[in-house]
Amino acid sequence: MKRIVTIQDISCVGKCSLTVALPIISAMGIETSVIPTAVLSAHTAFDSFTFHDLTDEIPKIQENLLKNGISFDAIYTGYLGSYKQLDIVIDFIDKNKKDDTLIFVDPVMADNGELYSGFDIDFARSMRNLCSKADIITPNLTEASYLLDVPYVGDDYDDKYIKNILLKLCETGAKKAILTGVSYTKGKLGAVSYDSENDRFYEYFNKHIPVAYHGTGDIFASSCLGGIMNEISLDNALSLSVDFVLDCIEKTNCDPDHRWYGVNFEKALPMLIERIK
Ligand code: PXL
Repeated sequence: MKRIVTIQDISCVGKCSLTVALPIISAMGIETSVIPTAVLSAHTAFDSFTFHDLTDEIPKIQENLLKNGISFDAIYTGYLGSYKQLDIVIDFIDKNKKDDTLIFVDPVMADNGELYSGFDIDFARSMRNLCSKADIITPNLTEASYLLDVPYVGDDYDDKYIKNILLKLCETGAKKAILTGVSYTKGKLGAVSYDSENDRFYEYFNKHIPVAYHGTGDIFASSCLGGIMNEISLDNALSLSVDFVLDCIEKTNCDPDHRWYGVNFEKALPMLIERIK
């Protein structure tokens, strides 16, 4: 059985980061180890939340895992709470990466043109260093704009613009980049990727339901990595993740009691498992 480690926060309530990565990747048949970067009572879109930083624990956990001879098929990073954590996570990658360890970085920090609460422009610039270590990165367009230090253009782009952003993302050192939340046509939403090793673009779109829920980026990244660990091609993992996020949103919309803070991904897990059979 493959084993991955995911390094991101645990928000007690909120259906994001570890509380989606762990169930999704485990359900896909992959052993999922976790390194929590912080414990929050709720994610940062709530009016108030507690934040307990676990930065100092990470090097100790890393040292112990190495001592116990534990290695990983993939290292997947998500929400990181401080600059110091970026350096510590880079060090974790340097010390734990084997020749065939996949480095998957979701540069979680922004959406809809704005940085999440607690992040600033310097954090975004430092996130570039972590992305440069990655085999695959999965930013949305806001995160890509911050990574590249270019203005966020909102919905005002075409396929040429998106391809250029992907090329530039890979110029920073990441081998492959997947841009999420891309729409060229009204009613369609999906993702576009660039593989710098094969100089190849890929795109996949499905229905666009005009609602925004928290945590869908984390759900996209988790299911995409789960697909790749199941030896699905990157193209198929991308398409699977677009379809899975759509199914999560549809399941949420038809639940009259749905939560405002996250999607009903739990109800979409059977579809995900069926697709990787
Ligand atoms: O879904 C991304 C995310 C992860 N973790 C925390 C967040 C957010 C987005 O707001 O606040 C703590």
